Amino acid sequence: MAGKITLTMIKPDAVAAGHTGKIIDMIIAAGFKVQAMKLTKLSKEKAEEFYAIHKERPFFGQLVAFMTQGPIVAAVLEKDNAVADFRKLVGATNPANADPGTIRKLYATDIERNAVHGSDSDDNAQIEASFHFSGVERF
Ligand code: FUP
Repeated sequence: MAGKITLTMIKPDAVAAGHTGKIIDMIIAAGFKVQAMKLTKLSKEKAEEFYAIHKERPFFGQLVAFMTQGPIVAAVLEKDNAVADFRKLVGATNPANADPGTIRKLYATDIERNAVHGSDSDDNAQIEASFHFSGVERF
């Protein structure tokens, strides 16, 4: 399984703007298989847990407020080299620096409201997949 999955969240900005379908299309066209997917909403506690690694950063409070402002779409995606390939598809954290054709270049607003999350390592992909989905929700 290692190297085969990544966890994405289509963030509240992109869901609210109606970009969910177009983003999922891009993900599937890029060769990812959807193992699990749901529309959900993070509580303040769950968002703080998900982003715990950033809790000392100055943007933490704002990031949690943004991530809890509306529904998100969480998904487990499968592909060889999933983490790196997905981060390539997503583009740079700040959409101003994202390559043309990436999800963030097309759909992100700024460094905080940046449309999608993608795991940053194979270990975190496993942790984040388990954070959002139980075993019976994955296929
Ligand atoms: P990424 O892996 O590209 O999602 O980026 P990071 O792990 O560096 O950051 C996680 C999230 O923190 C970003 F998606 C958005 C948020 N963030 C800010 O809001 N402000 C910043 O200056 C940096 C990151």
